[in-house]
Amino acid sequence: MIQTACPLDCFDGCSVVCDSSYPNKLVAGSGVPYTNGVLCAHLYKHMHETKRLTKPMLNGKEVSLNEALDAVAEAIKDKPWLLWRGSGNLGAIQRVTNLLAKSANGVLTKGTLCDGAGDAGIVEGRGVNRLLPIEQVAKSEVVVFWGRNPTVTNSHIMPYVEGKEIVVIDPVKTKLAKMADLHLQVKPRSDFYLAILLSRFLMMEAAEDREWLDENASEYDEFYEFTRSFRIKAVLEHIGLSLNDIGDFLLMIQNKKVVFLVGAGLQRFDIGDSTLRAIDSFAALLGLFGKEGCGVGFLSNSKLGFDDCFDVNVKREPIATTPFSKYSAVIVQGGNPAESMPCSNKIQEELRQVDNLIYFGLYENETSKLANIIIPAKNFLEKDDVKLSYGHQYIQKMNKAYDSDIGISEYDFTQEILKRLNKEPIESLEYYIDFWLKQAVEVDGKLISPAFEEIPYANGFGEDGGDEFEFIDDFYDDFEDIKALRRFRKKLKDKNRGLWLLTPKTHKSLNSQFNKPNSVVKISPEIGIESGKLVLVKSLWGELKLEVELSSDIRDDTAVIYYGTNGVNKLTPPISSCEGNMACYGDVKVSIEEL
Ligand SMILES: Nc1nc2c(c(=O)[nH]1)N[C@H]1C(S)=C(S)[C@@H](COP(=O)(O)OP(=O)(O)OC[C@H]3O[C@@H](n4cnc5c(=O)[nH]c(N)nc54)[C@H](O)[C@@H]3O)O[C@H]1N2
Ligand SMILES: Nc1nc2c(c(=O)[nH]1)N[C@H]1C(S)=C(S)[C@@H](COP(=O)(O)OP(=O)(O)OC[C@H]3O[C@@H](n4cnc5c(=O)[nH]c(N)nc54)[C@H](O)[C@@H]3O)O[C@H]1N2
Ligand code: SF4
Ligand SMILES: [Mo]
Repeated sequence: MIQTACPLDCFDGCSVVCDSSYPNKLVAGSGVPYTNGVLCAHLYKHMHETKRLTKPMLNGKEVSLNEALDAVAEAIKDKPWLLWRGSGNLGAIQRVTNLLAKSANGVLTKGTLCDGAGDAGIVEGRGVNRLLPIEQVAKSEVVVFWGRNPTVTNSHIMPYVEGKEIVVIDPVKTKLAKMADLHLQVKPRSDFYLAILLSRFLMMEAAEDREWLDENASEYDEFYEFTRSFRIKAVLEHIGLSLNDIGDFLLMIQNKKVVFLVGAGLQRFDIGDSTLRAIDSFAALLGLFGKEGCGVGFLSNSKLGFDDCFDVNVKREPIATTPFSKYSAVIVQGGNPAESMPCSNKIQEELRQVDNLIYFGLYENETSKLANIIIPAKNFLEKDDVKLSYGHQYIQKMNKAYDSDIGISEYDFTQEILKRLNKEPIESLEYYIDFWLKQAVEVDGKLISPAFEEIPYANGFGEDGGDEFEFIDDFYDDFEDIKALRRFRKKLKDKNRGLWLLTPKTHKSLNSQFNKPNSVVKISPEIGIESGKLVLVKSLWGELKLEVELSSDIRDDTAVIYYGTNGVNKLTPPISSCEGNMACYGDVKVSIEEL
């Protein structure tokens, strides 16, 4: 039996066991307690149902792996080239290709398509983005899922919240929202204002945790003044909730052990950092940090506390707006920018202009179809790696289960290209595996992150503890003032009203992989378009033909197209967040025209 871990981009970071005599048989391992004997369907789709790229290709012709690697070396030799890495496999050794960029004048990206804005906001307030351990979630009395949809994206946490009071804050009445004790169906992109209003009311009632604040976050009076700079009536209108909603929520969480589990959903905006920092500021008033059964959990920084042997100092392009056409050669590794990046019409146009687009991945996808060099990758059972997780503290060795003739690992790819460029080889694979593993801490026979704190921030904030929490103290939002947007809204046929576009995750797909969701746009019956009608969904950036599905779970100022739906990112904007170099999929309004 070979011990490994699921490589996919997911909170749960499951432990996996593979029987080497039956390479197709995967079962849940015991390396991570939360895996609880269950693996999800994505892993089976990853391994069995999605057709794999098996042949290296050069300009549409099948070639040997050596010939394809020669072509890659030739393409990046003496010319500016870019390495764009996605999150198809989260193994630590995936980033070994940074060393190729360093040695061979490559350019990398900075920022993320995923969680960078929220992470930046957390760091502004707390100094570091620590994990909220699932053990603390299990000890809480009230769990608030704030812009996070765990039944779809984080299913292994569900047993730990059973029997607790559940609050969901989400513009969509999700499956969990229907079962929750309270659902705040907030307007999209307004959680910053909600957190500010909650903070103001809490302090008006003098219900803040003074004892904790005096010790750990003493500037709360200044924060109160900041919350008073927003007008209550205008904010209530902006967030689309009533005073009763606010009162009910405050009543449920006061003097209780509360955790806020915040998702990526509410920070896909240019103001995403401010949103997370305002939520943290509200949590600080409640004294939720550093106490048992309390805290705020987001996608934690899995590399916190580690030295990083792949952190290289090279030029970087902001990932959300990567200017591919500036480069004559681009290597895309473990991703699908043609479909996963915002403003995908423009991205595809850019990718078409690249002389040598090299796709290094497992499956055929929208990006591989544009590439002229295809390098098939090895899958996670065919290579050694180390898995760090953004959802729990365990560090897992991913052991190779069997040999295969297909593809090449990221480590071997790096060495082979360096050799062809007459550059020094890098250290051995064992060296890098050991580099990560030896920094982990062994507890009860399992390896955990060196940054793990059973009760995070119990010793204060900042990298070494001892610092105070820093409340948010300024905010700027010009979304409604953007001239182009105003012009667009004037043109809308839809009663001059743009609908917020949400593109949440679905159980069918994992990001742009696996089964594509049906080509539908979900809207409220209030909009007045019949179910089943074909419509053109239009934004400033592009348009998409879809079928209407009516749902009373959606607000009447919102349209939902699940991420993974073909072409959804034609509609999303090519902008980076104010902080964190993050793609802003949510900063967009759409009109819906019947065809
Ligand atoms: N099945 C499945 N699981 C996945 C993934 C997948 O594609 N499929 N992807 C993985 C990855 S890469 C990530 S980053 C995580 C993301 O995990 P989540 O953050 O849980 O996923 P999302 O669907 O992006 O967003 C969660 C919720 O935020 C809501 N939301 C959107 N805008 C707002 C807003 O302005 N305010 C509030 N309060 N809520 C808002 C959406 O309606 C949605 O229900 O999931 C991981 N797990
Ligand atoms: N509209 C909208 N767009 C979004 C989002 C959204 O919510 N809405 N979510 C964003 C988020 S949170 C994320 S994380 C991104 C994800 O976007 P990307 O990082 O582009 O990831 P995927 O689309 O999942 O593509 C993963 C690819 O990795 C390849 N792969 C898998 N395993 C390996 C391996 O071991 N080695 C190599 N070399 N390749 C491998 C597979 O071929 C697969 O096609 O999408 C973002 N895009
Ligand atoms: S729940 Fe997540 S980590 Fe677990 S098997 Fe599924 S995709 Fe992998
Ligand atoms: Mo993500």
